[in-house]
This record gives sequence, structure tokens and C-alpha cells, in this order.
Amino acid sequence: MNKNNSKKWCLVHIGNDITYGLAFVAGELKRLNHQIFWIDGDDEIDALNKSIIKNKPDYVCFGPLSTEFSRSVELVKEFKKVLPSLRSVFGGKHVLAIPDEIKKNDDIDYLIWGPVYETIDKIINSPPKTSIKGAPTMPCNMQPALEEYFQQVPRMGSRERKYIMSHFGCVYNCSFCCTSVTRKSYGAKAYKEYWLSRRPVENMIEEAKLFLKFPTKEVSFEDDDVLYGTHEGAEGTDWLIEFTKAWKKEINIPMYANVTPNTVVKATDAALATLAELAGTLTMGVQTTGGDSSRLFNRHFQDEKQVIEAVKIMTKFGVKVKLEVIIGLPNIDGLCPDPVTDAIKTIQMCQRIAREVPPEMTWTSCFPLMLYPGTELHKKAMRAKIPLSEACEFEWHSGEGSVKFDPLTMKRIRNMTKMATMFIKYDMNERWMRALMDMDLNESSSKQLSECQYLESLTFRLGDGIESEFDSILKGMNFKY
Ligand code: B12
Ligand code: SF4
Repeated sequence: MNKNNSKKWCLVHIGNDITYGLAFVAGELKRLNHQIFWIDGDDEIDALNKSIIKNKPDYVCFGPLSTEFSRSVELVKEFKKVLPSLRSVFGGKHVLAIPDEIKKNDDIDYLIWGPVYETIDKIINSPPKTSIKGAPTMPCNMQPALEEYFQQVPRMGSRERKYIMSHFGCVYNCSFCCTSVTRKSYGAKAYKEYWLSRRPVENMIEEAKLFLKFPTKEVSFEDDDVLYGTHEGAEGTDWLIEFTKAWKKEINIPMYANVTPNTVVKATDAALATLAELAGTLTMGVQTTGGDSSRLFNRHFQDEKQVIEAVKIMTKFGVKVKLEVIIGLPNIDGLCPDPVTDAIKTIQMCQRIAREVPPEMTWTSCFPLMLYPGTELHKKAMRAKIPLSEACEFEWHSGEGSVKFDPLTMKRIRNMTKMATMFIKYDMNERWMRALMDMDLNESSSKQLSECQYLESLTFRLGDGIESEFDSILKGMNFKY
């Protein structure tokens, strides 16, 4: 690139977690010799405006998830007041899910649908109000730029947990998830080639070396399924062995990773043993295994028997398993007539799973169902005229899900999400659960219960010692409860 064509781009972090996709945007901008700087979009507007005035960027970039979209638009409005020449660029998952609705927004100048690759020159050479579809590239060409991010948004640099991914797709098709939008748009063949191929090990190690320079206690291996392609005859086992060797030698920070029961039961012993060396804890997306509610989620290929088998396999390898479940389901096609009974059944299923393995080897996180725009389940719920709750801000610690039930049911679902971890850990029976879920929580108890659940997740992975640092971890977060 001719140096004169180099533009200045401001990347906006929002929320408590690394905006991983935007870090890849930063990587691509740097590769093309543009100038970048980061700001923390959760800072006060005055301070942010000062930075915009001082740095005078040509473009301001956002990659919000749905929960961060309204803050992103609020910031664009403010920034344009102090720097009218500024152009806004929006990409990422929320844009991917509902591009047509977002296009209508006057504050958005460039809408990027899909990958950032092959879009930067098009942005520069196109008039505002242009939508651009990105081109996929092989994962070996994708590298995030994290150093400036960690330095300029220090609460992310010092966050105890960092993220890494080896591939960017998922083989499943859960109705509440928006990843299938990409598969549909680019086609199954391209999806397999670009989104499900793994990155070269050396690129991941290069990325992770930076974690060693910043305070990092654990790294979350964020692939949707780290055991993808590790069944007999597939290539995933060799990749995992190579990666694990390199990680142990060069990085050696504790890892945890995501798996699905379906791949655990099919994985080779070599893959399972290797994963056990790499990660002391795994997250297993169980969601629900009641026949009808799993049909609602398009996850009926999995049942309780398979989940128990998968949990037993992993715990025999000495790996702890975090189970994730979802409650507060809408009654569509008569599949979930009573959400409270469904929630209790889901909790009881987790209690049964926990009893099958030694104590302290499982932990459950319970989410209220959030209907993300653009997903199949959202569309289905709209067709079925399911009322949506205004209180849902897509913050799971708040316990506020998307479906609007009557006030008593709303309270019960909220209380269940805040207390499910405790119900399962202490194996409470239905009477205790029903009694506790009817309580009116005040502000303080509501906050403390959510903090207790969060601390539980940290001690499960990192041991009791982390409790002494819990207050300082909370300080670096804008903890929503
Ligand atoms: C990694 C990940 C996380 C990480 C990092 C999240 C983050 N903020 O980046 C963690 C673990 C923190 C996380 C948490 C959550 N996540 Co998450 N997560 C993912 C996951 C597995 C991968 C996303 C990813 O980074 N991919 C790799 C990057 C490289 O791809 P990408 O983001 O698409 O970015 C590319 C393009 O989109 C584009 N791009 C992206 N941004 C921008 C911006 C500009 C300006 C441009 C030009 C281009 C561009 O360029 C990138 C490179 O090509 C997806 C599922 C999936 N398989 O996609 C869910 C997903 C993004 N998560 C989701 C959700 C719901 C959550 C949680 C709310 C879960 C919860 N209940 O708590 C929290 C929210 C926390 C938060 N506020 O950040 C949803 C989002 C749905 C939505 N519409 O908002 C997804 C899609 C899964 C789902 N269920 O549908 N998540
Ligand atoms: S397994 Fe996860 S990423 Fe894959 S479709 Fe289901 S929710 Fe989405």
C-alpha cells in the first residue's frame, strides 16, 4: 500500500471480554499498513471524545455482539458530534444476523457482512452507506493483532483469562445460535474449507506468546468443539497432539476448552488423553436433554445417556466438566408447556449427571434463554407470537431471559438461573428448589448470588486460591447482575 493511502482506524472495545473478531480486524489493518488505535467504549463519553479529537481517526470500527449494539450506536452519535468527518464501520455477529435491519440505521456508514478480508480497500473507495460482503480466507492467513489492544485497553490486557481459537466454525445447527447463517450464505463446501480448517500451530503459539507478557492465569480454547474431527480416521487427533506439545513447551498456561458430548464419545483415546494433558477443565454444552425441549433447540441428536457417558469418559481422564444448560423456554408447538417444570427437570438432570462421577468433578452454569435476532428460534418465536421481555439485555448473570412469562414465572426463572449452581452442587430436592425460587431477592442478595456463581466458576477451574483475588477481578469488570 502507498503510504499516502494509509488511514487511521479507531477500534472500539465494549464489554467485559476480549472482542476477539475485532482483534482480527486490527490484524488485517496492520497487515495493510494502516494506523490503528483502541479505545475502551465503556469509558465515560467525555474521555472518549477527547481521544477522538486528539487522534482524529478516519474510521471508527465496531464488532458488537447483540448486547453491545446499542452502546456502539450511542458512541457513533457522540463521536460524530466532535469529529463530523468520522466514518463508522460495523461488522461482527450482530450485523451478520440481521444486516437488513442494521442497514437502516443512519449512524452506520459501512456495513461489513462476514469476514473482514478484502473489505478494507472497498471501504476506502466507496461512498458512505455502502454494504460490503467479506471474502473468506484460509485460517493460516488470519492472525489477530492483540498487543496494542492489551496495552491501550489495560483492563483487557490484565484480564486473568485470554482467548484463542484454532478454527472459526461449528458443525452443529442449534436453533438459538447464529453461526448457521454463515454456513447458509457461503455454502457447506466453503464453510468446511474456510471455517472448519485449523490454523497452523505456529500461528497460535505466536499469538499466545503475548499472553505471557500480560497477566494471564488461564486461556480459554474457544473453538466450539475442540474435539472436532478427532474420531478414528480423521486428522484432528494429530493436530491436537502437535498443538499440545507446542503449547506445553512454549506457553504452558492452564487451558480450558469446549467440547460436545457427541464428539467426546467418538474421539480416539489418543485425542482424549492429549486433551486431558492440555486442559484441566472442559465446558460441555448440554443445553437441555428433555426430548421435547431438545427438539425446540434442534439438539435431539443428544440425550442424557450420551451426556453421562461423555462426562464419565472425561472425568476418568482426570478432567473436570462444566455443564451448560438453558432454561426459560417458550412454548412453541406445545413442546414446553410449563417452563418452570422444564427448568426443574433440567436441574435434576444435572444433579443425576453430577452423581455419576466423583464430587467436585462437575459444575453447572444455567442460562436464561436469550433469543438472538436472526436465529431460527427467534424467527420461530416471532411466528408463534411469543411475547419478548423488555428486561432482557442479553446479560446472563442478570437472569433476565428473552421470553416474557407472567410475573411469577419470570421471577422463578430469574431465581433459578441465579441459584441453579447451588441447587446442583448441594443436590437439593424439588421442594427446596421450589421454595427458594419463590423468594423475593433484594438488590444486594441478587448481586451476591450472581457473584457467588461467578466465583464458583473461577474456583472450579483455578482452585480456591483465586478467591483472594476475586475483588480485584470484579473491579476490572462492569459486572451486570
Ligand atoms: C469466541 C466467542 C466468544 C468469546 C469472545 C466474545 C467476543 N466478544 O468476541 C467469549 C467466550 C468471551 C464469548 C462470550 C459470549 N458470547 Co460468544 N462466541 C464466540 C464464538 C465461539 C466465536 C466468535 C469469534 O470470535 N470468532 C472468530 C472471529 C475471527 O470471527 P468473527 O467474530 O466472526 O469476526 C470476523 C468477522 O465477523 C469480521 N468482523 C468482526 N467484527 C468486525 C468489525 C468490523 C468493523 C469489521 C470490518 C469486520 C468485523 O472480521 C472477523 C475476521 O474475519 C461465537 C460462535 C461462533 N462459532 O462464531 C460465539 C458467539 C459470538 N457468542 C455469542 C454469545 C451470545 C455470547 C455471550 C453473550 C454468551 C453468554 N450467554 O454469556 C457472551 C458475551 C460476552 C461478550 N459481551 O463479549 C453469540 C452472539 C450472538 C449475537 N447475535 O450476539 C455467538 C454468535 C454464538 C451464538 N450462540 O450465536 N463468546
Ligand atoms: S454448538 Fe455452539 S456454536 Fe455450534 S450451533 Fe450450537 S450453540 Fe452454535
